[in-house]
Amino acid sequence: MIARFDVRRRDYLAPDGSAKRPLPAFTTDSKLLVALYRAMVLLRHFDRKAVALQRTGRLGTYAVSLGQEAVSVGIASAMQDEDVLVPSYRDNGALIWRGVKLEEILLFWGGDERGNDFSGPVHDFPFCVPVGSQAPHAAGVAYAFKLRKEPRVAVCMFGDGATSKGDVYEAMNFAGVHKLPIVFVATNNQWAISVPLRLQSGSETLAQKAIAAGFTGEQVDGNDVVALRAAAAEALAAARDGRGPRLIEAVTYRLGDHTTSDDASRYRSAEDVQVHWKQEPVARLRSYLVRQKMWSKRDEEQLAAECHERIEAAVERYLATEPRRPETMFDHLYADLPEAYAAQRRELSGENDG
Ligand SMILES: Cc1ncc(C[n+]2csc(CCOP(=O)(O)OP(=O)(O)O)c2C)c(N)n1
Ligand SMILES: [Mg+2]
Repeated sequence: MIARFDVRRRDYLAPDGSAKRPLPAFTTDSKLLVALYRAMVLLRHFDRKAVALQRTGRLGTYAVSLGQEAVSVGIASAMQDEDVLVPSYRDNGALIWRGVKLEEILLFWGGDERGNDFSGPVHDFPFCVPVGSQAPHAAGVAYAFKLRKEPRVAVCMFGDGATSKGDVYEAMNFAGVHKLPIVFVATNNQWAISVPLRLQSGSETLAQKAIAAGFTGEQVDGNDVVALRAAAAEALAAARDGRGPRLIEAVTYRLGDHTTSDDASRYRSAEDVQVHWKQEPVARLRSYLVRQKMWSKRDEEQLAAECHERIEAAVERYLATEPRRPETMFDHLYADLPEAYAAQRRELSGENDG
């Protein structure tokens, strides 16, 4: 035997909201726990509205976070403002936590790239729709932090499907070689569109994919926001201290369709999904908060009303945004637009008429 490796699994809250073991110190901060809960509920309301907008022709394809709200919220809540989030297309919870406006998210999924130019935090990366291509970017960000000796961390989020991509392996390899300040988060929601996890990887865990790259991978109950925040805080602290990267595999379940362009009932049974509804993260944290007398029915009603108001106001701003003129698609590609494109631009803007 020349080497032996372990993969740890972390969980605190049981599905019924009881604590399986002593909780991390931050859970004595009831304001923080309530903030995590509020963020997860807001995301769930926001998703519902976004789907309604798509179904009525006012939004393009949209990817809901139903069932996996704890991942993006738990991870983002452990980050510092100056860290850089490098998200996929299903990490709205993290974006909103970090201050991206709801109307910016709607704008992007409404087909307007201005939505990707977040008013804040400006140093975070935009939505990444190509699967896994954000991972090398994130490694580059972390490399820059290391070269500049800045105590900042890149947080790169992707799905279980993305862990099969060369981009993700290459980014992890590079990060391991250079001991970069980066935290990789694989949201294992069991599905990559219609491809189930068992056809995605022969690995017993996705966490162990870090081992070949020379750093620690940890599996976390992805429906337990307490475990996610604790794992992220530890990984971020290690990365900030120069102890290199970590991979967090957040094991959860995609309760919804892949996107609004998908119908998951074509490839999985209602019974399978039903089983996972018993594990879901929002009810789990609510049960814990109610047990601890940190949350009441009245709080819940008030929160629903607040979410409704905030989302409706954002939708109004989104719908009132003037669409961009088609010729603006040429505006940010070249410093000097080649004549072939310049001609198309003129044609689109009607300059050639008459
Ligand atoms: C490079 C690339 N290949 C294929 C696609 C089409 N596609 C979009 S999402 C997806 C599945 C991704 O699954 P996973 O990484 O598990 O993320 P999830 O959607 O479950 O959040 C695929 C194949 C794409 N967007 N980019
Ligand atoms: Mg997936």
